[in-house]
Amino acid sequence: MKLYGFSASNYYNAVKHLLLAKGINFEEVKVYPNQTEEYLKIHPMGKVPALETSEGIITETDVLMRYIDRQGDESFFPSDDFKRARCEEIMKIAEIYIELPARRLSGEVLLGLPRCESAFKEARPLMQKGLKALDNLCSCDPYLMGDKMTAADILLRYVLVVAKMNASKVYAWRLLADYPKLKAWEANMAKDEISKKVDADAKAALPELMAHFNSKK
Ligand SMILES: N[C@@H](CCC(=O)N[C@@H](CS)C(=O)NCC(=O)O)C(=O)O
Repeated sequence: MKLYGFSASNYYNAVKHLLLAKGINFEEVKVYPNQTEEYLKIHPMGKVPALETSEGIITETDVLMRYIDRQGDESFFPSDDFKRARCEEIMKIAEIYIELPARRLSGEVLLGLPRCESAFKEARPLMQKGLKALDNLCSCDPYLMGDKMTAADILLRYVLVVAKMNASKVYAWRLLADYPKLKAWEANMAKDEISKKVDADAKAALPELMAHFNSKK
């Protein structure tokens, strides 16, 4: 398989983490989001990540995570129907109520664009509700759903990268300060060997990403 994207992208890294956890061989193909006709043939929205399989290319992080999980033996989604639904519920809350509002602040944080007042006003309350929901739903003992790491742990870990950075820069808000359980969970996830590798690759990719953003200003 080929994974298209760049190592400082949190969506890309959630997929990469799962590929590594599943022990699937894959090649990383570096590309930044763009709207060229050539790239739109790979990712119809011009975003990252995209995954090339033997049958064709698919996109959308949650779709990729489900597809990858069905390859190979060990699954990162619970086999019990109700628990699987809970895992998917956690993933959806993380994406819609934390990732997406946080991302509305990225123009200001990453590109130095003027503050978007509606995003500034609306993002924080939504993220607060999302965090509270996760705090209520997750045991964090030691993983979100108990003793086994699931796709929800992997996705939330990378969702928090953007959310923490943007909350800190825009609101001087330490995102997990009021959530000691999630904070301890996050610290535990950071110790995972795959997390360490993905984080090291992300760190190494940052200077080039910043240069890419600066070239767009
Ligand atoms: N819904 C997409 C979102 C992916 C996404 O927004 N990726 C970012 C990089 S982390 C991107 O490509 N941004 C460029 C853009 O939105 O045009 C997914 O789940 O994969």
